[in-house]
Amino acid sequence: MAVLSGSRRVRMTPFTQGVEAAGVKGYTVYNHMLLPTFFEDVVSDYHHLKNYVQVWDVACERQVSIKGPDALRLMRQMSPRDMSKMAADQCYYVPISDHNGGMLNDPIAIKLADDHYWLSIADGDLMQFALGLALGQGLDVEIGEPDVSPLAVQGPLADNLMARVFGDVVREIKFFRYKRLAFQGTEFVVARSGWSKQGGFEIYVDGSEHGMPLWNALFEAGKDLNVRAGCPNLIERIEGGLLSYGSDMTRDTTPIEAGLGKYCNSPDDYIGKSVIEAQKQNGPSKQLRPISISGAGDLPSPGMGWTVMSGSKQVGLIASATWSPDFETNVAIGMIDRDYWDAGTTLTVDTGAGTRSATVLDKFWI
Ligand code: THG
Repeated sequence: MAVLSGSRRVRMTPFTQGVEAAGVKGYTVYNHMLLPTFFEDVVSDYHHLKNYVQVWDVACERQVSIKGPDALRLMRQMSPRDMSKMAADQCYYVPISDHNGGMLNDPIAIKLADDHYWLSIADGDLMQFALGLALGQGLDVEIGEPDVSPLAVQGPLADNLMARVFGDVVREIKFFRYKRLAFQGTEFVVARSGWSKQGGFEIYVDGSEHGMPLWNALFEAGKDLNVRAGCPNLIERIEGGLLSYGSDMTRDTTPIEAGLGKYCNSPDDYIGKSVIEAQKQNGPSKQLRPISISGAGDLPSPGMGWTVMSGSKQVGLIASATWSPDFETNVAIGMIDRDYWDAGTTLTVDTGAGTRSATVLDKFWI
């Protein structure tokens, strides 16, 4: 592919200088910002992620800040998850839908104070939805995108590396909880979270000027841990069933269809509730499933999607698929019609490299 031209619309991040120096080989654009896609190659990056520790520039996971007396009220309107039990140091994964249940985003909500939340968003302009709701109802909230950029530290050695920079206190942070930890005279929210199943942290770097000093401190401290620059890894995230908004689910998908029903438990009258509750009761007509596809590592990527067939009938669509070196199969995430989604069902997939057999599984690989 040709080069990607930068501009104010395709934003660099506070870590881009480090990412470039580390030899990044591919980018995508996410929330109008650069997101690295691979460094060495996706397979080498994958093996390294599973054995050591990586530092990821995920600044593109932008924060929508909602602050003010009506912040919780607005959060309760947008979140299908019960916000009343959220602790002061907690993060929640919250699928956000429109009035028809169609997903607009699947951010992580971070509670900073009773009257202040961040939504750490997937690719989509969720700030405009929040702002529209606030303006339309005259809510007393400030909404904006602060200069906050997540840096993820992921992999089995993440605790060791983070302890060297932030102290042993990082080991006490529980999954989807955070602590405010000091770094060179400032303080960052440090959560145990991240878009991999290898364990690790996300540092919400508050102030771009702290980006490269933190990046450099992590690499300096992690030399003997074989720390490398990395990024969300296509293979590992499919093995782990981590969903990608815009690919695996879109505004045509409800959280129930995305398999996110366990996050839809709010007693409040949130937007999309009637559709989501009805689907929870009756079962959706289609749902995301892990799919194993036959063959070796010779398939192209699904691009706009591969159709899933039962005989001559289309019964699903696969948006994410790749060869898994560890599981020695093609791993995929597919939206499958209810009559065909039982584990063990054998289907076929029209890939760009011919028709393959596919099997619906009951759980993801990791
Ligand atoms: N971290 C931060 N912001 C983000 C992401 C992130 N914004 C964009 C995108 N990722 C949002 N989507 C997800 C999807 C899955 C998870 C987090 C964000 C995730 N899920 C866990 C799982 O499925 O195993 C568990 C969630 C839970 O049980 O609460 O981590 O990664 N800052």
